[in-house]
Amino acid sequence: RTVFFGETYPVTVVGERINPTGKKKLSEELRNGKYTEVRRLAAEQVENGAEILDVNVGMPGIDEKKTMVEVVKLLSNVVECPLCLDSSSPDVLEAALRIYPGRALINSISAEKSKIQRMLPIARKYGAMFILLPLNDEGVPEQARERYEIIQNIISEAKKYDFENSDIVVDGLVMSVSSNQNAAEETLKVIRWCAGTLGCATIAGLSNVSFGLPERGYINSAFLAMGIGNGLSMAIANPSSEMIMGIKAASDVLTARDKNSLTYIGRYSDG
Ligand code: THG
Repeated sequence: RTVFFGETYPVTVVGERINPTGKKKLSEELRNGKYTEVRRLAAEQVENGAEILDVNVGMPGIDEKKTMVEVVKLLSNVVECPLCLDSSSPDVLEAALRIYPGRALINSISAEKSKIQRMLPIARKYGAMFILLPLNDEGVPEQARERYEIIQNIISEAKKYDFENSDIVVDGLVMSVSSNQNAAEETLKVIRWCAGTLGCATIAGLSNVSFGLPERGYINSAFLAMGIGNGLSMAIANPSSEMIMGIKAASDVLTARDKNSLTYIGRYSDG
């Protein structure tokens, strides 16, 4: 299935729940090579409006490569939506790409030497798109201006491998506002600049922004609305959250991405 995304389309939700972090049942199953919970999470997220599924099976004491390959094989037979292959290991990503039958979204390629040099040729070989993470071997710069430089560096490297801006989704890489209150604003600047000046699609994981605060759903949802107002194309989120999905639907209306508000009306009118 083709997914259209960008500033003129409703925001694409990348379902984040196939990720063992903090999930006892999923972790236990993955350790035992059982996939009932993976199937359930995939079906539930699609049902709730995810258009792409993030797949992350990384955790201590697991054969990540073998598990990733098995989960990707399974999911490509049971869901129609594209997969976002999420691993910090180039070996795991390569193994998953080798068996994935569709056009994958790689999560992710940064400017870290070990990542970019290994991953760009692999991404090109399999015709994948990739999420660009604006960090390098020195870490994640706080200021938007420093991130622009990293983004431009990765894009110019990627062009050597025939990638175009339309093959790249830039991650705004938001950090928690409880450790640096300017974190959200700097990420919004990055999103605005990518959407406006570069003409690149953008993505953000919503949950980092609220780390350390109570009632995180309000912060995550407000950040989503602000991101959408600044041109965000995709959000990595939990589509089972009514607050997230309702704010997304409303923000799509208010930015004229949801034409004639038809999706919003379909979602909420009684008629
Ligand atoms: N950018 C990119 N990729 C990413 C992130 C990002 N991948 C990982 C992460 N951030 C997004 N995925 C998650 C997955 C789970 C949770 C948060 C972000 C999470 N899990 C709950 C917990 O840990 O307690 C479990 C809740 C549940 O059952 O869903 O919060 O920023 N490119």
